[in-house]
Amino acid sequence: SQLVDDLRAAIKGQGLVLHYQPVVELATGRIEGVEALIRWNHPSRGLIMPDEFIPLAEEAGLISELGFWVLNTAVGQLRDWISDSVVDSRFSVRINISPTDLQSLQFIEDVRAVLTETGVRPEQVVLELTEMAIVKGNDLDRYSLGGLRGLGVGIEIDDFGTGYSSISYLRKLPVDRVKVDRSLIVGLGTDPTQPALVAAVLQLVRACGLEAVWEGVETAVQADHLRNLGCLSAQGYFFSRPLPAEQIPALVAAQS
Ligand code: G
Ligand code: G
Ligand code: MN
Ligand code: NA
Repeated sequence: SQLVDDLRAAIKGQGLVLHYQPVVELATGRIEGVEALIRWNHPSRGLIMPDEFIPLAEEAGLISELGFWVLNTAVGQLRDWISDSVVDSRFSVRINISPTDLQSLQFIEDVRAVLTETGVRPEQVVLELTEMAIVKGNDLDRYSLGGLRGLGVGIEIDDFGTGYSSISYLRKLPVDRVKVDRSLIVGLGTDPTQPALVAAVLQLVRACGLEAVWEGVETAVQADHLRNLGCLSAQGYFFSRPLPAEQIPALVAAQS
């Protein structure tokens, strides 16, 4: 289709852009990192969101190329922010990884290469994988996960709580953190049973030796609840929408 041709051209040339959404340390308000979120600036249709074109990229066999572009753009951006002293060595960039990337041994080599080329510390790069991708995955996926972690990059399970990862599974996976899906916090401040549920999820995650990041925080009430429950990190429109890279330095400077 025309759209697939346009997407192929965009990946090779111009038109794709990453926006960055802050992840905030709840206790201090410090921006501890950002999540890279792709958008497509289509020449005639305007800005297209990933839900519309990621599935298209998968179908058209373009997802690896797209993933390669995202990886190199996001880590390159981090390198620029580091060398411009915009961010310090604790700041991380989170990158969404498709299930296809997880199944590709080439992807591990691409991650290794971009770390070498940029000199970015691996700890400052966090790969987000959906729990669906991991749980449905085969032994090769788990091998790849181990290979990626062996490079020293962080691994985070995205959309946690929407899939079907078993608790025993969670303990065995070579991951560092889970990003709890926003559906788990929507009721904070309105549904009186919600704080107990959030506390239980937090306890479960920590019992597995992991830490949680809470996404979809849209109100001060939700942020206060999470902070009071002892949650460490959160992300959402309440703190900031995803922003073009140029807007991140001022935001980081204002928070520190
Ligand atoms: O930015 P937005 O909330 O519209 O993102 C919608 C979905 O697209 C999310 O599930 C997100 O994980 C996914 N997504 C955003 N950016 C990327 C990307 O760079 N690569 C992949 N594979 N998925 C992405
Ligand atoms: O699946 P993933 O967690 O990668 O998707 C992140 C998506 O969530 C992005 O498309 C981003 O635009 C969106 N998002 C970020 N913060 C909020 C929020 O506070 N509320 C809602 N509804 N969506 C959010
Ligand atoms: Mn994500
Ligand atoms: Na998520």
